Amino acid sequence: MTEEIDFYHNPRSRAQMVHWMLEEAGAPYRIVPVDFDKGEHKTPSFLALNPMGKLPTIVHRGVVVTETAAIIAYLADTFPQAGLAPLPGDPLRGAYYRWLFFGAGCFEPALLDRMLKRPAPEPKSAVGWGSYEEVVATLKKALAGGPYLLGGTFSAADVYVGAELRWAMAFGAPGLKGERAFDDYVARLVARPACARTLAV
Ligand SMILES: N[C@@H](CCC(=O)N[C@@H](CS)C(=O)NCC(=O)O)C(=O)O
Repeated sequence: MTEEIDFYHNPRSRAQMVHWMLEEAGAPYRIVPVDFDKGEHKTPSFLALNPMGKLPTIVHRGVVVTETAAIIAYLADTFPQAGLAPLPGDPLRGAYYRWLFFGAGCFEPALLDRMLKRPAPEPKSAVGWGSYEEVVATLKKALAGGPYLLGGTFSAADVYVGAELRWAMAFGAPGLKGERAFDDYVARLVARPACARTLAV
């Protein structure tokens, strides 16, 4: 069985986040381009891999993984030599899970609420992600100890949250650009050779 990962990719998608992670992990991969305009993500063969018809999707040793955060966590665990996830038993594992899941479960939907001008969840509501302002304030606090979400240790959680932040800042999401905590954090991440290589694509 081939070690090389099939990485279903389109540059105008969250696949960019996984691309950065593949480079950080030093994983062997080949890009399988998926043309949205031609509907290649809705063909029967692609839907057999990911019934959501969405990118990113990877196949590694015959195993299909979808969902950006899940792929990033899978790669961190599959390539432990890259040191991108604290090992089980390490107290930092808690913070690692916390921020990775916060990125996917709170930051992303709150950001999309704001960017798509959807109403924010009511205060004290059961909607799981809270308001955009609460999410941004929480991230700012998390980065106060910096330089990374886990303090001195760069991890796959920074890949997920950092890539979202970079995207949000590029598209003018409020409360981010001009805030030193976010400006410095994103500049630090973008300067990483693995990130720079994927942004060049
Ligand atoms: N929850 C998914 C979202 C994936 C997603 O929505 N991908 C978009 C591109 S960024 C897509 O493939 N859209 C095509 C479509 O839904 O038709 C994840 O985190 O990976």
